[in-house]
Amino acid sequence: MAVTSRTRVGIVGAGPAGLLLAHLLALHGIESVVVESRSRAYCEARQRAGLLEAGTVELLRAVGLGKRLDAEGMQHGGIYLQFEGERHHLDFRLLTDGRWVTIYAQTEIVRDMIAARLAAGGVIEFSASDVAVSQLTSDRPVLSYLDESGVAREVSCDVIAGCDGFHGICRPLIPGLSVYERVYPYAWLGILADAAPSTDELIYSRHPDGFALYSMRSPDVSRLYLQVAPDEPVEDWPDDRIWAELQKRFAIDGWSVSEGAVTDKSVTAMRSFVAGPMRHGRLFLAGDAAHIVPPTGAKGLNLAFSDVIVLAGALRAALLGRSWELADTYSATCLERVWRATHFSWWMTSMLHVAPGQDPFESQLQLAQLRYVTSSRAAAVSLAENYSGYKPLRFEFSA
Ligand code: RFL
Ligand code: PHB
Repeated sequence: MAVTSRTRVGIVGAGPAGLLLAHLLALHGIESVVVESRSRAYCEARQRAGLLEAGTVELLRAVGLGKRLDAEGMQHGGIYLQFEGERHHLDFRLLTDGRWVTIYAQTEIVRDMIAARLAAGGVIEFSASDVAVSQLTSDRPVLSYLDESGVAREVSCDVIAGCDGFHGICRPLIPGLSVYERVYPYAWLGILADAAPSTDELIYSRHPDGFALYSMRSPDVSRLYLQVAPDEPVEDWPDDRIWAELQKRFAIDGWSVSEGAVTDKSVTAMRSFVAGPMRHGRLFLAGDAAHIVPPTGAKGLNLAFSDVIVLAGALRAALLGRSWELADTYSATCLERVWRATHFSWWMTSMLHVAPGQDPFESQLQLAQLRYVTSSRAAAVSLAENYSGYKPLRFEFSA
């Protein structure tokens, strides 16, 4: 027999989406239980995003999660685009109404959110197995799992939030789902290196041998990415080969990439994926569970947080105000933003990567577009406003 309990919102997944949702619901006085299949250490070490829109930073500050972010985050006022051996700066502060972005690693946000949740007495069940959700069209959906010690548990909820990422269990439970997908013929090899970045802002470089991105995590740690084949074994990339390729793809006169010990190395597939509706009965999807973008536009985490802001407001209205109107429009509200970000991420990806066996016509189009974006103010403004966060969401939380 399972041990039964009751909460208001059952949350599947302790990634950024699930953790932020639990935090925002708590600010509204709504209880939740988060169930996560991985260990706390694994969740806190998983290397992913680094770039936050200003709206995301403002939200984290407003809800009491900004302390370390403000101390350690690195504010950037633009990016560099490099092609044909030249580097061009796009100054977002001049191109928009003074907008900026921040480098602060997803690992750190996850760490901050787990610490805040546990300090507030919130429940996060790490290392759960056999996680399942059921009775989604009743008004008491059930979240069941085996806890870390193997004890079977069943939580009776008002609502379940599927924040369980792209490979989660919740999305397949939505009947009649429409799926839109593009798989790109390349992947990113990402490294973390103990090396002081030799650039002040991110460099997105299109090279005939493929794309490269120069990002960072702190004044002493660089985060770099190389376009590689989609099925590339990471073993084929010893550190020397990575540094040689990075030096080549970022080469300009009198400058080089600073090298150091590589502390993490992994390959990520590139995919655009949108599934809707993001709701079925009392199940709501948020973040990568419903949509994936290729990382070139740096939108995935920011989008996941936007979903969660909308969902927290909708659940507050439904569970405290007994009005399901916002819940009914949740999916459509989110998908509008998701499609804008999907277009932007596809566009950045298509402009900067060189597909295997790419048609020379395509290459000329990419270069024409890069020259346009770096010479026309109108084109640069469009990139800047999408990159820094188009139509930041308004929110009404305070810690
Ligand atoms: P996550 O982070 O995948 O979290 C889902 C959680 O659910 C758990 N889970 C389950 N738990 C219980 N039961 C099950 N059956 C479960 N199945 C799965 C998983 O263990 C996990 O803990 O999804 P979430 O919360 O929606 O967050 C999305 C973001 O992680 C993602 O969009 C970003 O990392 C994307 N991304 C970037 N986004 C940005 O906004 N800016 C960036 O600079 C940026 N860079 C990146 C990125 C993603 C990358 N990779 C590796 C995909 C750079 C890279 C290389
Ligand atoms: C990162 O720092 O990991 C990062 C930054 C910008 C991107 C993707 C990843 O577009």
